[in-house]
Amino acid sequence: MFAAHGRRSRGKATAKCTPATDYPSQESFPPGCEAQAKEIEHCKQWGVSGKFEQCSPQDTTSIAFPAPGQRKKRRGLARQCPALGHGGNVRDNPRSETAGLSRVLRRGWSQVTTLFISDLHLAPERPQSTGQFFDFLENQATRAQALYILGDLFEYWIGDDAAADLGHRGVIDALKHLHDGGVTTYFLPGNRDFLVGERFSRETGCILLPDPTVVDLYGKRILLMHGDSLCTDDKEHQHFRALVAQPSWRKDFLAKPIAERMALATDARAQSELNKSTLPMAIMDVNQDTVESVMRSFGVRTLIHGHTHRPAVHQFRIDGAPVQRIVLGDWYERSSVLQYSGDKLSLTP
Ligand SMILES: [Mn+2]
Repeated sequence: MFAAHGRRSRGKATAKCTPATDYPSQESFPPGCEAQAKEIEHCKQWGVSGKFEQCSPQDTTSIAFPAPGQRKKRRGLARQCPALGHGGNVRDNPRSETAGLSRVLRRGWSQVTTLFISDLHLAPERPQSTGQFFDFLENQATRAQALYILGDLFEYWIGDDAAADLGHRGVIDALKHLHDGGVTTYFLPGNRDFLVGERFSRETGCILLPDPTVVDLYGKRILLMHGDSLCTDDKEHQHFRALVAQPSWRKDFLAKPIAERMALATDARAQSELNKSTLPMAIMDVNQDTVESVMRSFGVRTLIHGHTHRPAVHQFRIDGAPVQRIVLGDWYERSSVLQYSGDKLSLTP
């Protein structure tokens, strides 16, 4: 299955948070904005400031923080926020929440990177990809400041209550282990796993992000998407995407017994494979006009997405300004990871 749920931007209210007293309360965030609420809790706890643009459930998310090194230091590094990966009380207890960050700090800020992955399509019938993912979580990811998963982590997802039935308990535990080690992990759903929900978030520690989301990383505004919403030439997919975005569709689907959901997902996957084999390749890729229009509307010069399984860094211009669209690769043959550290960007393979 599935086409990802679409979210359309509406008006935004901006709330500027300072360390003193004016954090928005958890209650002021409407359902669907749990990510912002969690960020604010982290900042309250660690006494750092941030800028939050509140959103409605249909809005995009925007999370802004100064880059490491740009923040005005208070008592060196010891007062910054570990959970957001921008500094923190450095403790040497390997079991502490800040252990991951502590390791990063000891290596110096030059080693600080944010990782992006997508399209792992994990499924019990593809154990090699799952093995690569576990290896990635135990090694490369533990040295990162934060990890962003931009959708299609799973081949399909039919509700958080069915994780064990789909054989994904190990993946949940491994993500939780990374979180407990101090690496902040974000999950933006794809068209295969758009039904990932709050229980998954609780069990893994992943912060759920809507598609699209704008993040401020190392002083740059970056637009994150899964990517399927950019494939506007595939009308059938866009129709399905709009359908499953409806809360009533989700509610009805999740109310069905797991076996029935499983059967529906199997049918949808078979249909998707059929479409892939019959539709022209160009239709399955992004539409350049849509890309430019989306980047223009968010005022960003960098877009990172997956979905098309065509890893590349596309450089072009919008209204005369140089911009880049970074496409993550899939994990069918080998792991594909984007490392980003502000001025340095590397996409492997
Ligand atoms: Mn996809």
